[in-house]
Amino acid sequence: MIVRNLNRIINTDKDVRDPNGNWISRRLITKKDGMGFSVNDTIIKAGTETKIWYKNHLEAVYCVSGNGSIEDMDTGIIHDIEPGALYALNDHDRHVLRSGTEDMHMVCIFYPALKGDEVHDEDGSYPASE
Ligand code: 9YT
Repeated sequence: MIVRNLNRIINTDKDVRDPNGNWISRRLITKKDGMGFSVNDTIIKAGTETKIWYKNHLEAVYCVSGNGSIEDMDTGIIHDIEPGALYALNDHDRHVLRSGTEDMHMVCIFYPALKGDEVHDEDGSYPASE
């Protein structure tokens, strides 16, 4: 059994900051844990816009607090995100994540698992897991 607490991840190498300052992602479960998926506790900073395209991963995202929206870049459809909302990028969907007036607190599940140190490349992707 694995038991973790966010408090023990903050300020370690699993506490990853977006180079553009849009998000902070604390990697609670990573590839090394052998689960096949990973779990992040993620803060999206208020008033930010991030273009994302996870070519190499599927991701499910659950909003715990805050407000914002997600735009599907293929259809132009925009969905409001509020506490209790979950979106699943089941088709490697290109999207824009926009936060509103408050930071958004999200729980992000990635398949396959992240190693734990990834930041977005120029397309908004993480590299494929080895
Ligand atoms: C919700 C989202 O995709 N935010 C970008 C950060 C990423 N999900 C992460 O690694 O936690």
